[in-house]
Formats: sequence, structure tokens, C-alpha cells
Amino acid sequence: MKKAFVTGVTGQDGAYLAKLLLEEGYEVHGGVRRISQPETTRLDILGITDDVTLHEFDLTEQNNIYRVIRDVEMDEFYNLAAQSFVGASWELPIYTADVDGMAVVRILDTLRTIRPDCRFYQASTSEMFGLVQEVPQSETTRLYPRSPYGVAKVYGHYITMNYRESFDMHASSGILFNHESPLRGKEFVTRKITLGLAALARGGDKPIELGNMDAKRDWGYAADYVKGMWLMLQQDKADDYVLATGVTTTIRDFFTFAGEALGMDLEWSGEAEAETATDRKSGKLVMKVNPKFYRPAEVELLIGDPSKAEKSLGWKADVDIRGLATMMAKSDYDALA
Ligand code: NAP
Ligand code: G4F
Repeated sequence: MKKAFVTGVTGQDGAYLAKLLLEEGYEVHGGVRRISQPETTRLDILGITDDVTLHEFDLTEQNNIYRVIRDVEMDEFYNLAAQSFVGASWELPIYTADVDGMAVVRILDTLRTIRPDCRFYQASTSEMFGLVQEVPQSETTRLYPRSPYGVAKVYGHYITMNYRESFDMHASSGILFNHESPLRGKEFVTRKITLGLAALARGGDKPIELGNMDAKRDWGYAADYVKGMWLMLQQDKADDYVLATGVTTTIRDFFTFAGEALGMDLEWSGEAEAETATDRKSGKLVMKVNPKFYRPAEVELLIGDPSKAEKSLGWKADVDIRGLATMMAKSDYDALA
């Protein structure tokens, strides 16, 4: 039985990946950082909490990383843990650099020293493309990060590539475009929208306050994307791969699709800070812009070219943007029953 270790196992991707690995017959271990109230909600929802062996694990602590790698003796190491919220990274730039950047070399250097044959996956991101230098973005597109988060992830990406080339380690990076699900964190824009719309559809009257409505993202379904992570570590040679749908959508259009899934008929009016959306059926104001959600530097457009992953891994995103918006909106609506 193969053994896998997943950092960030309590996060969105960690939970879906742990489920997939269990289905593939792995003994699954996961890292959890110490907080005052142990939090395994996502593992509970997927019904796998008792099947995953949890270890106290913090990316900021070198000797803790060393001991976990020594004791677990894993065959595959998936590094999914991160300060993953772009918006917070301007307030926490040093912490973000440490957790999303430096921690990657802590892990790689420990693996190199005591477990060099372990296969390694790094959670790289389309946020590294930032001010995009090419459309669509692929594995060879020049990086131009636009946030402290993006800059830290660029370090994690290049150090993974460097350890692969320097020490012949099986270390791969998945350059993943945005992927969402009913388990998505509540501060990310898709989940913020579906939670807010579900509350409005259930009789609430609080409009959802958002920032830049014109930004475009290539959004897929998280459960599809963790399959790609696993496939990367099953290849004979380590490499880097983009996972994306190849379709890009504005925040406004995602909002419309989610509203339609809950039976709303939205009327959009105004521009920039004066933009609003009203549900024609109920007459309720459902969205207004609040500039407090604007970012100091924005990533306006992301659209990925997944052809390398499709050809080499046989991977493809199955859920399209309407399917995703509908799944998330209905899940949040049902949870309020
Ligand atoms: P997430 O839901 O925010 O999960 C992040 C996980 O990291 C959580 O389990 C969190 O623990 C853990 N963590 C945070 N700081 C830690 C630390 N210092 N030590 C140990 N664990 C720590 O993120 P996600 O959406 O699943 O994303 C997974 C990875 O993919 C992240 O690296 C993210 O940057 C990257 N990524 C995500 C996307 C996307 O669209 N979802 C796209 C590209 C790349 P707590 O539960 O205690 O907070
Ligand atoms: O949902 P978001 O916060 O995701 P963002 O910044 O694209 O980052 C996510 O995807 C990355 C991959 O590209 C990951 F690496 C990262 O870990 C994370 O998972 O914001 C999406 C867009 C942005 O343009 C933002 O300005 O939505 C815009 N937006 C508009 N109003 C908002 C809001 N974002 C948030 N979170 N909240 C708003 O009220």
C-alpha cells in the first residue's frame, strides 16, 4: 500500500485529494496546524475524517517538517498548504512569503536529505501570470505576479523546478487556475456570491458587496483538479503542467449564472462603483459595489491552455462554469433549509 502525505489536508483541495487517494488505495496522512479548536469540517462533509491519519504540522517550523517526513516515510508528498487568500497577502506579505515561498524549500531540502525518492507535488498557481504576457497562459508563459501571494508562489515554483534539475528529484508543479466547489473558503468571490445569493433566495435582504466586477477568471471544479495533481505524480518523469478549463468568465457573469440557478432574473445597472444588480422577480437589491474590496494591484484576466495536461496526463476538466455556479448555489441554498 502506497503512503501519501498531504499538507493543508483540512483545506478545500486537501480534502478532495485525500478522498481521491483513499479511493486509489493509499494510506493517507495529512498535516494540520495547531489551532484552538480542531477543524475538520471538510473531511467530515466528505465522510473521511476517520480514514486520514492527522499529524501536527506547520510549514513555518523546520524541525517539525523534518520529523514528520522521517516518521511517516511517505512515497508521495503533496504540498497544498498555504496562506491562499490573495487579498490578505498585502496585509501579511512577510508571513505569506514564508509560508508560500520559503516553506517549499524547507520541505524539498528535507526530502532531498532523508527521503530523496519520495515524489513531490507543489501547488503552483495561475496567480503567477498576474499581468498576463500571453493569452492563453501555458507552462511557457512569462511570469509577472501582481500580489505578494503571487511573488511567494513564484519562488515555490522555481525552487521546485530547481530541485528537480539539481538533484534529479521527482518534483512537479501544478500551475492550477482557479478551482472552486461547495467546500470553497467563504472569502473567495465565488463562494461569497453563492452564500449571499442563497441567503437572499431564502428571504434575506442583505445585498452582496463586491469589488472589481470586470475581472475574468478561468474557473473549474476542485474535485476535477485534484485528479490532475495525482496524475502528475504517476508519470515516469516529473514536470510542470497547467490545469484549466480554457474558458474565462467575468465575476458579473458568474454572479448571473448563480442567480439564475436560484430562479433569479437579474437586472444590471450603473458602472464601476455605481454598479448594482436587482432581482426583477423579488425587486430586491442583490449586489452593490464596495471599493473596500478593490485590490492594490489586480489580475484582470486569466485563461489557461490545458493542452499539455490533456495530451500527457489524459486529464480534462469535466464541470463547466454554469455547472459549477449551479452546484455551488444549490449546495448553499440547500444548507439553509
Ligand atoms: P485553502 O482551502 O485555503 O487551504 C489551505 C490549507 O493550508 C488549509 O488546510 C490551511 O489550514 C493550511 N495552512 C495554512 N497555513 C499553514 C501553515 N502555516 N502550516 C500548515 N498548514 C497551513 O486552499 P485551497 O483552495 O485548498 O488551495 C490549496 C493550494 O493550492 C494552496 O497552496 C493554494 O495557494 C493553491 N492554489 C489554489 C487554487 C484555487 O483556486 N483553489 C488555485 C491555484 C493554486 P487551516 O485549515 O488551519 O487554515
Ligand atoms: O476569489 P478570489 O479571491 O480569487 P483569486 O484572487 O483569483 O485567487 C484564487 O485563485 C488563485 C489562482 O489564480 C489561487 F492561487 C488563490 O489561492 C485563490 O484560490 O478573487 C477573484 C477575483 C479577483 O479579481 C478579485 O478582485 O474576484 C475579484 N473580486 C471582486 N469582488 C473579489 C471580490 N474577490 C473577493 N475575494 N471578494 C470580493 O468581494
